Amino acid sequence: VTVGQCASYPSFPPGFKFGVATAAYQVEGAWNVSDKGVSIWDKITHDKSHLILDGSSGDVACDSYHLWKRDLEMLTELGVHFYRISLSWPRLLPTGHPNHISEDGKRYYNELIDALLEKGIEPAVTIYHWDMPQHLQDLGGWTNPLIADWLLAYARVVFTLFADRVKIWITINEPVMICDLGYGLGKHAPMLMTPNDIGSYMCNKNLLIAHAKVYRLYDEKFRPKYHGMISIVNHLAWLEAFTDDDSYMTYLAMQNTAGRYSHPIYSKEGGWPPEVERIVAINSERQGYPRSRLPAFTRQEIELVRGTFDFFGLNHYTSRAIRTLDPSEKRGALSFFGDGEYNYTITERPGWTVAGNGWLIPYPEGFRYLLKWIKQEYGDVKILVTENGYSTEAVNYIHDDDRLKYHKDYINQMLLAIKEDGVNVIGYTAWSLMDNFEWTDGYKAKFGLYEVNFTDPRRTRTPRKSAKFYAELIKHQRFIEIDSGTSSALYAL
Ligand code: PNW
Repeated sequence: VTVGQCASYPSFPPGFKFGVATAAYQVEGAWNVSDKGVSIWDKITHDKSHLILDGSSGDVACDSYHLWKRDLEMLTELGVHFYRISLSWPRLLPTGHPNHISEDGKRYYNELIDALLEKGIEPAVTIYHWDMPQHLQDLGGWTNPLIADWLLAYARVVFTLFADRVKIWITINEPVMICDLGYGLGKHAPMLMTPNDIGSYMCNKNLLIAHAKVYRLYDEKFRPKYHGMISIVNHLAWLEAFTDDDSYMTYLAMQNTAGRYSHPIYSKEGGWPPEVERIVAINSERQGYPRSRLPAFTRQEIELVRGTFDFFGLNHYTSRAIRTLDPSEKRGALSFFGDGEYNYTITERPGWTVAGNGWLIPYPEGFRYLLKWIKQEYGDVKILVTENGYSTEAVNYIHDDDRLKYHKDYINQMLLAIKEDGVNVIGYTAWSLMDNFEWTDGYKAKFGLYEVNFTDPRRTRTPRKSAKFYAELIKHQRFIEIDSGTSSALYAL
């Protein structure tokens, strides 16, 4: 039995939901139709295309703005219960502000949402998945505390337009990528590099306040009428100690990468993870700053943010090992999170292999450990896995046994976490429905269950073997042996 222990626990809990995800900038294209405004990703890809691996942009992407009916067919073929999309802020509000709501933007999302519901597919909608209106970026974006009110005003429009039909809401996708990569390390739009994580931390705090205000708006004004659920989505890598001696640094690394965005929301006491707060304060003082680079929360702000969740939205792809640094040593190449002042390095273990895009190391057991960690750290919260997936690079790559194995092994570990560890996972989302614009990797990293031909003006989509596997899994709501060779007919193309 190649799927290991899941053979004894083949079926998913009743009501468990499966979905797939995309994001507006990565699939829609139509970057300048009608009155759509310019986003920070439009701007970066146009002005600084050398920062994108293949010099590409999301100008056309999968052209889902025009081809969403084809996407709908694919979703029906897969039999998913929900489809996670994001809304483009500048498509709906071209200036970033609600002084002008785009009729075209409204029409596009209304048609898509209605069509999904007609097919019995639930829309799960992310309000902010990285495409900040450039107008607001010019005023500081996530480093301007007013961003909380700008996001709130946008969210009010969104809820007013769509909350009658959308019942699963996500405020913001992956703050750690927005803040640490966007405002500290300069690897995502707006590509700011700030010394000593100053920008990352400003963004971190403002973003949590913004999320909390949007959560509370929904909770107070829309939930009573529409009864949906809403949370934030965090990206968590599983980090484990390289040797037993590294367990404190591993704890710290987990608090720095995961805790800085989760502790203020999910912990009983709220606020920054204490150990992170303590160390950044000490370092800041040593470096001659008048106050901690990690901006303090007031008592009121702590209370505003604490408890603003209906579930834990989890994006998970990969794991790393944490090793304590010798004072003379440099950080490893794989430390992609802002960790400027900590005495650890992020590394890989012997035997781990890195997938196509350079950062994704598959380690299925890490998924189970992480799910358990979330439960230990934040209590018995409902967890919705909002992304999980694997990237390849080849074109015309239909028999994607490696991606199929990745999803199979990760879902297997998730099932073990549910059945053996009692973790309350309520759904799983594969990233992604189809190949798309993978940020700074352009079209080189392909995460799709469906392949997209980006040289074809019609952007033809073709199901991969992994799509057939996922469809079978959803159909039977139980794990099926697939490696036995003879019984693989179901998955043959
Ligand atoms: C997520 N990492 O980003 C995003 O939510 C998606 O938009 C994206 O396409 C997908 O995962 C695949 O990358 C990530 O460095 C970016 O570990 C970077 C990392 C993980 C996720």
